[in-house]
Amino acid sequence: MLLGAATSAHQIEGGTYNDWSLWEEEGKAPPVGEACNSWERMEEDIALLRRIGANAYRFSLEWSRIEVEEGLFNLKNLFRYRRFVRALLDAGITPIITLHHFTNPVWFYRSGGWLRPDAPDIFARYADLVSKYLPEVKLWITINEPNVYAYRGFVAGDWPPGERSLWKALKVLRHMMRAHSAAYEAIKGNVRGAAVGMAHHLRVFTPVGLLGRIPAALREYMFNFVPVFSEVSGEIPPPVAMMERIRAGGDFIGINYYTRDRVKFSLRQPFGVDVAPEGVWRNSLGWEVYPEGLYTLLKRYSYERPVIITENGMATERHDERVRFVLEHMRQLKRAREEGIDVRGYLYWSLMDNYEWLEGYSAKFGIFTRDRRPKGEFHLPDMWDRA
Ligand code: IFM
Repeated sequence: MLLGAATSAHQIEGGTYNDWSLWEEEGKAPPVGEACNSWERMEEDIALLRRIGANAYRFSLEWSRIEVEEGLFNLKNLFRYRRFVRALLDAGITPIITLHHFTNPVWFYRSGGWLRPDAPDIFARYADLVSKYLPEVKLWITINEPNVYAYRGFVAGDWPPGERSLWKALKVLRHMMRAHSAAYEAIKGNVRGAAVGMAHHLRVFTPVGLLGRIPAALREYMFNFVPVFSEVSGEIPPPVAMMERIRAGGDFIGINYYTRDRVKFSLRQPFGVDVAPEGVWRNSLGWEVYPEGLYTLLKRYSYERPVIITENGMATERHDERVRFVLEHMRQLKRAREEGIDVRGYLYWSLMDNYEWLEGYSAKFGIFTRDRRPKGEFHLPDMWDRA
């Protein structure tokens, strides 16, 4: 079983410049600064992984470092990632690469981004180039959390490009599913024995009251079902598309699991409103911790395929709480495995405290904490060793 941790480029590397940087410049997100300085110190991250006995590491490539202008690729930066991949393999750690983890090159963003009709082809060209140079990587995640990306950027509007249009969100989701399909083909053509999937952010939606079943079912369908079903069946269902055929590509299902929403009916909001009862276990961002939900989702969305828990983690200052979080989720994972679900991996989010999109450095998801002085060191809390 793959056991390890996950990160993403903008959240840890430092020195990235992409559409999220523009958002930061506009004051709509906290500045990322040097993050964990991983671009300079990637090899030190391997030492952290070794310290926790990890045999797998999921990280993302920063598209804007590789395709610096449309169609213009910076191989030096790609080779920097290649050296890192080789160092991971030498350390006995399986690399799992994510090609798109929310951020986009500025040229792509300014020319229309994921609304561009040719966005899937553009993304596939990037996937094709990268996978040609990284044939030793056997596990690939094309796109991280397409549902979250489409929702935050095009419905809630608190992520770039700050749109509030359901119609545009559906278009973006459609393009992302097509992009996954095209990238899937490219990677499979370049890398012998590659397994390619997406990382889906899945949630449990628990209805509050009888009428709450309506918005809970709507959220379940739009947020969870549509992206996973599109990937495994190769058909994009309405309202994203009219069962448009794409290449069915999901050698494994990647699940990012954090929380559940309790959903109440509202005449004003078709997707209902969230209810937050007192006295439930929550992380420091207020998200309910609900380990049983992992079991529920594994049963519902594995589609008889191998599953990798591509993210699961807790923002907390208390490491004893983090350990309890992991153990309780592991218990649910074991339960699902005993009932025949083919779970192949568990990757904790995140290896170290890092930049959280709207919360900056206040959300502490890390196994390791960072001394935040410039070029600071990472610390493993004593109690982790004891756990
Ligand atoms: O930090 C994020 C990550 O980028 C995507 N999944 C959820 C994490 C916690 O919010």
